[in-house]
Amino acid sequence: MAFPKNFLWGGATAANQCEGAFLDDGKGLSVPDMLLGGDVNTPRTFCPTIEKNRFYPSHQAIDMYHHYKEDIALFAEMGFKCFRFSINWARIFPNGDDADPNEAGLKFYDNLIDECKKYGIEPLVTLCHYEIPFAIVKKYHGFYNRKTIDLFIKYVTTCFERWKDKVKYWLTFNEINMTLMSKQVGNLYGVGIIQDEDLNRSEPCKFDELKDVPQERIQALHNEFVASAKAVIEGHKINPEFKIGCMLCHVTRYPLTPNPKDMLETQRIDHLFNDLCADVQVRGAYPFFAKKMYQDMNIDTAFMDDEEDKKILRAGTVDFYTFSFYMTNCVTVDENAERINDSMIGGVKNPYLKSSDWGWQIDPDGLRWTLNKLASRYPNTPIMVVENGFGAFDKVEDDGAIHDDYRISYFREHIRAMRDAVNDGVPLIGYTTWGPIDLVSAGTGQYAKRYGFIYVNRHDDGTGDFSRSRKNSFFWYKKVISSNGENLE
Ligand code: BGP
Repeated sequence: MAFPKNFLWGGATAANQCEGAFLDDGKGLSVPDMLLGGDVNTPRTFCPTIEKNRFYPSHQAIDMYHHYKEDIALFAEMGFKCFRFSINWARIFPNGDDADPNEAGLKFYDNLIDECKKYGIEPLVTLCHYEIPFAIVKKYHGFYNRKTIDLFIKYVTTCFERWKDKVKYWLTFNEINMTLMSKQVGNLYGVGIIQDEDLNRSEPCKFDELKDVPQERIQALHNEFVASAKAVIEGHKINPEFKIGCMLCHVTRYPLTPNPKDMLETQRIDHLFNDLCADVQVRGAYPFFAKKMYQDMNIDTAFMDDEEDKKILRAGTVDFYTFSFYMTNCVTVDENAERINDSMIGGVKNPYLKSSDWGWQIDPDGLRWTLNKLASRYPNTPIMVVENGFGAFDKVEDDGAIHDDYRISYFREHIRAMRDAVNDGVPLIGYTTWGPIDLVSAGTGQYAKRYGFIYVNRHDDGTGDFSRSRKNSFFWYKKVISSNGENLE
């Protein structure tokens, strides 16, 4: 057995990390526009105002807004069957609560979608990849306010209506579980709740200095579940053929030792970070462990008992499960164990695995394990890996070539692992690599953390002419796709 015949091979991006053009054609500010860059040892900083002398990587990103034709032509050259991208909510509703959508913003995505269709590339659209309009954060306190659910539904139904005959696959919220996994980042990126004291700062502050109010964060996450379920319900009314999915950041964890205490702690973390959000979205209700887990975190769980919300969650279950997979890590109750240097995901080092320069542990077998776990947890649910990739420093040779063999070997092993999982019987329908073209890193705001098959001449000091070129991995992935995953050499 091999990959299914219509397997969706492709790549994935996010508007805020590639489009740039941050105020063009009536776009409003969105949360990522308020972030400055960092690096592996320096978390990004949040700046509540736009200051002329500071560098905000998303403002120009890789300027895909003006290069989309060239970029999609390159994706088509690699043979993409599918392109995952997000719509920037603030392009469509610049202030979040505008009476009418911004026609120029809609037009940009008309063009982008038509360009994909021209090459027979299936669009996979993420409705919210952290791009909450900043005006909603300031005026309504993000998803903590139920009003934001209505604003979201107005935005997504505008998209569903506009592209009901052109887009079949949709995802509601990117990595919805980041709100549980990474407190401050979840606040900012995920649910868009920032306290007044942070909004009024005169100097940028680090992610980890942002104030976290767990009750608000968890309530806001609940409101996102309701918003996601309502989107599924409304989407199916507009076109019953739509396939609307959830999207999780699945970080598989192994107990560091056979100590039963490590085993129990691993299960607890797995339940909290990997299972809770997906259970709500795939099965339509909070799992049995959620209430106690939240109460242990001193959360008032009254929102979980709202009968109307329960009905919505039950009716709005997703059509497929998608996730990002970059790494696995270990869990132990031993406080002296060596931790991974990553402020967002953390975890303990696995002595059997190698890491990227950003400390992300490389584990293709973990992908096979994860796919098998998901297939048994969510039977009859198609699965798609919508992010997987290798962030690395690339070197451009004198002749312009980029020999990114490390990236090829990362992908080769992960695709092999997926093929094994398909042979195991996992209903895997597609694979979109993260960053088929270099883009701005979400975690660090760097350009130097490159993921692409396509190199973009743009650098962290703001230099570069945005020109594109093919890396070795470009030609390799093209072979993989044309052989439907048979030829990995
Ligand atoms: C995921 C996000 C993406 C992407 C990716 C790689 O969490 O959905 O937006 O950026 O991670 O992470 P980074 O950009 O930090 O290397």
